[in-house]
Parts: sequence; structure tokens; C-alpha cells
Amino acid sequence: MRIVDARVIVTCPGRNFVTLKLVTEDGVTGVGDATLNGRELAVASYLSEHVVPLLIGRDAARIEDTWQYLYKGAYWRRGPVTMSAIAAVDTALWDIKGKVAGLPVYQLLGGRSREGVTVYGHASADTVDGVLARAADFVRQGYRAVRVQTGVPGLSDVYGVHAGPGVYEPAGAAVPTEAVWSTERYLDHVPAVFARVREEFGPHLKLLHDVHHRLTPIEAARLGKSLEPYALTWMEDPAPAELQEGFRLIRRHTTTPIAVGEVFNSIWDCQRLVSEQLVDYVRATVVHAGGITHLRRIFDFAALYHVRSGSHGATDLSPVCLAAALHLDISIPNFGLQEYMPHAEVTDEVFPHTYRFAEGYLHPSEEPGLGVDIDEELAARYPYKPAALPVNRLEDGTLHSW
Ligand code: GCO
Ligand code: MG
Repeated sequence: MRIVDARVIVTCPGRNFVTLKLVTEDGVTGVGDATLNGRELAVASYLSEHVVPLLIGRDAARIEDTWQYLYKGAYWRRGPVTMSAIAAVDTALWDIKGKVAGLPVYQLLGGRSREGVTVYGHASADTVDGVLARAADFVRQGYRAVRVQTGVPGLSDVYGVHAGPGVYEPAGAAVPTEAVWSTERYLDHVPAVFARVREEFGPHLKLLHDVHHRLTPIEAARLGKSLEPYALTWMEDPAPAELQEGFRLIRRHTTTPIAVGEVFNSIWDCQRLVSEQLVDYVRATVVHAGGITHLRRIFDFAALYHVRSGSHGATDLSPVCLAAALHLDISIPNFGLQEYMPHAEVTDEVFPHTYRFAEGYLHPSEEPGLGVDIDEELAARYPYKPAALPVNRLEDGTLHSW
């Protein structure tokens, strides 16, 4: 079953997305997400210029061989652009395999390991009272896990805090906007927020917090220690993880569980973190970590070390990525949590899908394949708009991690 067509579709229904659509000689189609926030056109061009010509005529059934061909064959391994392009091909091939077999992809991955995929929602507000109200909304909707982010007194614009109605979107102006950060103000404020949230919701709601790579390991250790009384499910990306051994320092001081991985693109990014048990959740994604094939390899490796999955699911990952993530989430033995930020209505229209939310769980599609598609005609009505993630500076102007 040869691939006869491969289309790279760039569209902006509410935000930018890059999608690869493969077509076989029998007319079976498969889709894969290739969106890399703020760097979309780099992946689109990698795909059109360097990957699409290699796909035409290949056997669509050979998922593993195609993965190895694109990974080893390029000579230049890894990196978010390459791995997002490989992910798109891989995801589309799993979609095709499911359609050909007449089975949802999770059945090809071994079938269900659980009844539903537990998701967490984002409760954020400038004030603590505001965040308590948002968290209460999520509890009313049936969520069992909530990520809590608030404004920090003295800082005007804090990442992850949703300013108004509509879908949270960190990417904005084509030239990045700049925010000011103070670690001291942040570390002083956060424990008091969680004291209030825990008091309000009791011991059973799963609470999470995203640090967004803002701290050094010893600062992260202090934060983890100060949050211990509030029993978080995880503290996310507490420090940049290029220096994997740096996490030893965090571990030495705190039992607050740690999730990392939204910027990982390969198993090598977390090899030491996992094998030394320096983290509790690997929070990578189908689109940025080489597709279903590679992400499953990462999660299987993690399982050996009691590390669970924690799939990244922000709105800059398209419904194609979320659909694919759910097939993995429902099937792997060491699933942890799936992030869920519902997409804008217009995004959902361009990407019709049949996964669904009920009582705090997402359920993968039961249709053959992934159960998601792209409406190419509708997509063409939303042309690409350059948009960049912000940058972040300390109060004295020093550039800091965003
Ligand atoms: C999260 C995130 C996101 C990222 C975004 C970058 O945990 O959901 O940290 O908001 O910043 O996905 O593209
Ligand atoms: Mg995050």
C-alpha cells in the first residue's frame, strides 16, 4: 500500500497549526500534527522540502522502518524541528494502519489499560480568590485534577495566567513581547496560594503547578519543600532540564513529585532523569517527541523506573495531537495524567474529531484510526499569521528562561 500524496497544511483557526496529510494508493488518508509553537514554518518547510519527496512511493504499512529511515537517514538527529516532522509522518501512518485494520489505534497498541484518561484543567487568575472560583468551576464540571497558577504581587504579567475570556494562548505578537520576572516574589507567594486551595478543596483533588523552567535546582528544591504540606500531584518543569543531573539537587531536598518534558524531543533528553529516578512523570508529547512510536518507547523506558506519563496538552498542540495522545494514554500501563485545554470552537471545526470529555475523563475515539481529520477547505480560509512566544527578563533586564 504505497503513499501517493503528502500534503503539508498550514492554517490559523484561532492559532497556527501545521498538519501533514498522507494519502495511499487505495485512497486511505492519515493525519499527523507537526505544530511547533512560534516556529511553525520551519517544520512545514522541513516536511515539504526534505520529507515529502521521500514518502511518495513508500509502503504506508512500514511505520517503524519509516521512523528509522527519517531519523537515522537524515544524519542530523533529534531537535524539535526534525522530531516534529518525523512525528507527523509517524502519527499519520498509525492513523492509516488503524483505518486499514478497521480498529481504533489504541487497539493496535494493546487495547485499554483503563476506562478513561484522567485529565487536568487549568485554573488561573490574577488573585487567589479568582483562582479558587476557577478551580470550583472545574470541580463542578467533574475534573479530578486542576493546575493552579496565579498572578504574583508586584509582577504585571505572569505566564500561564489567563487574562480574560476565551482560550488561553501564550503566543501573540510576531515580535515577542517581554515580561518581567522575580524569583523572590514568586517563591514568597506560591505556598500561600496552595495553602488556600488545599483548605478550600480538601485532600482529594489532585493539584498541580507549572513552574515553567523559571528556577535553579536549589530554588526549585525550596519551592518543592514549601509545597509539601499541600501534597501536590506534581510540580512541573521546576528547572530547565538540559542539565539532567541538576535534578539530583531538587530530589535531595523534597518529596514533592516532579513532572518534566514538554520541550523534550527524544528519549535521550530524559535518559538520566528517568534512570536515576529524578522525576516522577515524563510530560512529553506525540508531536514534539517523535510521534506515537517514539513517545511509546519513552513511556516504556520510564515504566522500568516507576516513572509515569504526563502528556502535555496545551492548545498549541492540535486536536490531531490530542487524539493521538489519548490512544497512547488509554493503552500504556504507566499512564499518569493528561493535560486538557479545550481548543477554540473554530479550531474544533477545522479538525473534526470524536474524542470526548465526560466526568473528568477524556475518551479516545472508537473509530478506525485516530478518529480525527482536517477539513482542508475550511482550513484554507484561515491563513497563517506570524505569532511568537513571549520572552522574559529579570527586574534588572537580564534575559531569563520563559
Ligand atoms: C503547559 C505549557 C504551555 C506551553 C506552551 C508552549 O504546561 O501547557 O507550559 O502553556 O508554554 O505549550 O508552546
Ligand atoms: Mg508546562
